Amino acid sequence: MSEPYYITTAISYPNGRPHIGHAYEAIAADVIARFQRLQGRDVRFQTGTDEHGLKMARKAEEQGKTPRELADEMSGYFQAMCDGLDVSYDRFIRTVDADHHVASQAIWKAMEAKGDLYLDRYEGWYSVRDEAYYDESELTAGEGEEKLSPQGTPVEWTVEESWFFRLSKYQEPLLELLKSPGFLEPESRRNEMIAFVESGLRDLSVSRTSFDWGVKVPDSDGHVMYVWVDALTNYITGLGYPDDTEMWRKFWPASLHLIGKDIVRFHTIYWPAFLMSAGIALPKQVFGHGFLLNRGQKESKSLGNVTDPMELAESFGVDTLRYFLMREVAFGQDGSYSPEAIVTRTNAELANSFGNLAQRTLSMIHKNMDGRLEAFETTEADEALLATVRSACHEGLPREFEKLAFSIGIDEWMKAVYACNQYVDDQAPWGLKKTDPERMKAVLQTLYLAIRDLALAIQPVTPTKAAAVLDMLGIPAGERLYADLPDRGWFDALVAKGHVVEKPMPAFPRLELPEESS
Ligand code: ME8
Repeated sequence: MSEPYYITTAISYPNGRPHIGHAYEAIAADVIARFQRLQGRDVRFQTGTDEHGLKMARKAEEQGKTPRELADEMSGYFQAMCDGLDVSYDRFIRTVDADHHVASQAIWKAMEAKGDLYLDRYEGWYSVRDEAYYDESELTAGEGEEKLSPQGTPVEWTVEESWFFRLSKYQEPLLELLKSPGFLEPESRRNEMIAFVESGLRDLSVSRTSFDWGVKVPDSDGHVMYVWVDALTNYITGLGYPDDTEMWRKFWPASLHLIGKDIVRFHTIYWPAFLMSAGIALPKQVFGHGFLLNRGQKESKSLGNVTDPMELAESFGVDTLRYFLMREVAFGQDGSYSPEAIVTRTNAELANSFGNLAQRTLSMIHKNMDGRLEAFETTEADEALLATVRSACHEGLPREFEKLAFSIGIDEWMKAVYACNQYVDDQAPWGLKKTDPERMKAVLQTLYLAIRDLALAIQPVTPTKAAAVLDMLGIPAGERLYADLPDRGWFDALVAKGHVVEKPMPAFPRLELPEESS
């Protein structure tokens, strides 16, 4: 039985169209999901949209729409973005889905049954942009009278009757959880959360009466749940909670909640506390990735630098964009992108190095060997190259990807690609055609073996292009798991069946900068 693996992204606010940060998170989660599938795990992957709350209600009002109309329209863009970027989710959840209301009310009732909910009056600061309550001590001064949240968003004074969750009761278990190795990664985010808990937790306001766009609080007229209560619950709705389904038993607790660094507090303090209260097991890991910046700057409407991720994918190609994002940014830290950086990085590594290696090798086999593979003897140099490639693909890259260190894992892979190109230069197969045709065949077929390993290993990052190379090589679809890497029987099988290498199509053509960005 393969080990189940459940991964989720944050669910995005569909109060506008998706931006590059949304694309970044979806792609990273997809790389992890695909990587785990290639490791032979049984993966469930959930993403979606977070559609309730004041932020959505206000945006809809501004546009003269109902919140539901706005949510329906915008959620579609998020799902289309995931589809367009080859994000292989199993469920795209919307918090307006009927089963999500059932699950949210069920967790509410479980917390209430535990005695953790009580009615009181809330008086304090609220940021609609963050959908978060803040303590006076966390605020900074903005312009004039304005006060700002730690995220730099305006806060407003709020007074209303509200249900409260006894967060303070969970101070000790939360501290223990935050200190337990591996729960919150990267480690740099841990201290801030520990300090926040140590400073003393106040009970949390968990319902609103001033608007009705949300999940209704059971048996409490006029109250809708605080949007984060229902939003976080999406992770268990998607497995069938509160029913004791097979999916629930298989995939909960989640292996990984992948989120951005700005919402770590919700995922490592509020969510575990709700789960403890409801008697539900805690997720195994929360990873707070960094922010993606446009030439070092946050994207915003006022700076006019907001990029549609689908336009980037159209200009540069889906797999190229995916590769760039996972390669360029040290996962966990903030990173920057620009069209120049995408072109420079991917031309150097994908077009000129890996793509060219595959193209040259397959062309030479097609031209000089009539595309026919045959059994061959390897030399020490050939075996040394194959060992380098094998170790990068079978050990280096998977070891780093398991730690979510994607750029380091890809670096290991890239070094093996460079080793192949060095081998081509050293062996100069083109010159061997006349002098030693047998050796030429051995060199080209050694490269054939190497390219198969390289294409197989990089599948999570560039799924379509890697599949195209594996197809050209003739690798059967059912033999592309990481566990297949050490095997070489596939080559003998291709020889036996008389596989013919066709004239190859370039997998990664060189990119040019689009006019407007050069
Ligand atoms: O926070 N770079 O939704 P959201 C990288 N609905 N990641 C970024 C980013 C950037 N520039 N900007 C945002 C919400 N993100 C809530 C989540 S989960 C139960 C509810 C990330 O649309 C952000 O950190 O504001 C979050 O993980 C995700 O995009 C959705 O952000």
